[in-house]
Amino acid sequence: MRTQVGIVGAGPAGLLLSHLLAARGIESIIVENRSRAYCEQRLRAGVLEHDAARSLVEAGVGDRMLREGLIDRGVALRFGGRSRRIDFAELTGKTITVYGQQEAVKDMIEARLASGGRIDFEVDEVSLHDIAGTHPTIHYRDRNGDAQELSCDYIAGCDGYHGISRPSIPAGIIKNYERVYPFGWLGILAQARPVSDELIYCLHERGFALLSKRSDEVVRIYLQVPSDEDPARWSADDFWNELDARLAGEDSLKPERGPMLAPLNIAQLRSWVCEPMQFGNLFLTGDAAHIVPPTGAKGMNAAIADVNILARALGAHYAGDGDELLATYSQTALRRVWKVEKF
Ligand code: FAS
Ligand code: PHB
Repeated sequence: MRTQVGIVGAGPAGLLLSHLLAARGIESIIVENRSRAYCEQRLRAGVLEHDAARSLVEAGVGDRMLREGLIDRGVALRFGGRSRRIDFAELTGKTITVYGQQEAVKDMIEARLASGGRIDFEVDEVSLHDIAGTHPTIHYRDRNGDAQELSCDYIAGCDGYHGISRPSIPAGIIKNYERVYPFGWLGILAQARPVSDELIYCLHERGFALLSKRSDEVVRIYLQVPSDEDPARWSADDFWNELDARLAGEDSLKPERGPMLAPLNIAQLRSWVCEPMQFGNLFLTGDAAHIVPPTGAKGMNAAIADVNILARALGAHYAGDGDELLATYSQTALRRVWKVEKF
């Protein structure tokens, strides 16, 4: 088989890249080792920044997000028992969209397949070959167990931190930068109305708490806990009682309690960047190249930003406008990645 750009991974990065390339008349095929159902129910990010939301709309996959996403014009920072509102719209002219990552993934998979795009789900034994040569190829077994060889001009490694793309780059080339934080975020997803229309970032001597949401009836709330905390030690009541304790203050916010929609889980907090983000004809995007703690809701947004840079560079190449953007993809992307890590 042959395509212009082989894409490893059907997460936000791989799916959006395939859309943006198709809009430029560039063919791509995505190989994904999980099932479609698994990709569509994987709970992760919840907030799209202004530019990320605009990217989805410009790629033609933002209709449901525009209908169902919640537009927030600001957030509250709470400390000393009092909330202070930060008005994004007034200060920056931009807003955020609360729309679960899994919803955006669903929309992009559906749109990609509807427009004739190809996503091979449930593949296995994926390996990359000749990434620095003239015939980059992705070898894999498809869902029927048949061996496939996908010849490409370029390969996009959109397969996340645990993918095979980054490890396909010779060890001596990659430099890793990492910081692991001594705490994690214990998260609850519950059927309950948010206590506030906008997100609340709460600092308390007992620890940090973030009150986010997935809709007007579903809340996503995090408590900072020690990194070795065991979620099994916590009941839902323990979680709600600790949240109440951290919110105590003049206006005594009292979040509504509701049934959990998923088990309590812990997101470990670390920052990590690998340099460079390209080698030969392989280009890394998103979590395959960098990780940020969920703290700043930047992970998925940073992946989308990488993909916009790479799509422009590949578009220039295939339009005959030269390879300068491709040659400088890594340094262009990393300039923004390091700012995101600092944030
Ligand atoms: P992804 O990891 O989403 O996608 C990679 C894809 O590649 C996956 O579908 C995977 O199955 C596939 N793959 C892996 N290896 C493969 C192989 N060998 N062959 C083929 N396919 C392969 N970000 C936020 O902004 N806010 C949050 O609140 C937030 N919470 C998070 C919570 C958790 C538990 C995690 C793990 C991440 C969270 N993130 C959050 C970050 C997250 O949203 C990522 O930034 C985002 O998924 C990055 O998208 P991709 O780079 O596409 O990688
Ligand atoms: C989330 O809803 O998962 C979320 C929102 C804002 C953040 C981090 C996570 O800063």
